[in-house]
Amino acid sequence: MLIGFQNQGNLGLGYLAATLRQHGYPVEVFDFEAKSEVLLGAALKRPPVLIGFSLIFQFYIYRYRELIDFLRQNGVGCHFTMGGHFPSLSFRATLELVPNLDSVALFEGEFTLLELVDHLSVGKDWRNIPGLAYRNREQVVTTPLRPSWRRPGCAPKWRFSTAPATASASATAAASISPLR
Ligand code: B12
Repeated sequence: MLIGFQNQGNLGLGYLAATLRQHGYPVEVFDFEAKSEVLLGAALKRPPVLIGFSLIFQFYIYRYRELIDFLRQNGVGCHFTMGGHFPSLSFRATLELVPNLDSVALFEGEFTLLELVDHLSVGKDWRNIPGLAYRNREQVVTTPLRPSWRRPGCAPKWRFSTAPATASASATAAASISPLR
């Protein structure tokens, strides 16, 4: 399950969802602006292995914290991770401000998220996956960064589609990214 700002279509969420789908995982993408109860209902109805929160505007972090706390307090126990510019550059502050996060995905998140889901789905320890920051007792630890895949010749082929990739209650006609098969 992915949650992020959907107004005008969110390229980052599209890439993340497409990467998971390309590897066979069902993904639901929700609008951060949807009612918290709707997001909670979705998470309880079909419990995900992970909820990924996309924070692209840093001043939304307190609203994300509210939502994350609300989900935890209401019984959503899966792994919570967050990505985006601010969490990547200020992962310590992010983990401090949002104590219910399990991890932060640093920079380009496609393959970090995929590996996280791979590990969580089979109950494998995720703490050595590259591209992560997380709390270890009182300390924040980071794993080695991944090389960017956005290099000439490295990018997977994507198809840009206008069909919504989302089950969002309030998403507008969001564009989504789908992998070419
Ligand atoms: C498109 C865009 C918009 C669109 C957003 C549409 C949308 N739904 O996405 C619109 C026009 C709405 C917009 C508005 C604003 N924007 Co703007 N926007 C951008 C822009 C140019 C591109 C974003 C993008 O698509 N990036 C490409 C994708 C592929 O990258 P990404 O989103 O970062 O995602 C990747 C990683 O971050 C990571 N990741 C992200 N989320 C997650 C989640 C998980 C779980 C994981 C694992 C990984 C992960 O993996 C993704 C894939 O690799 C960025 C600049 C930039 N170059 O990114 C500014 C940027 C995000 N915007 C910014 C700002 C300031 C604004 C406005 C406040 C401007 C204003 N004064 O009105 C408004 C805010 C609107 C609001 N309602 O609050 C700033 C944010 C700075 C900050 N510190 O918060 C940026 C960084 C530009 C800048 N340098 O100033 N914006």
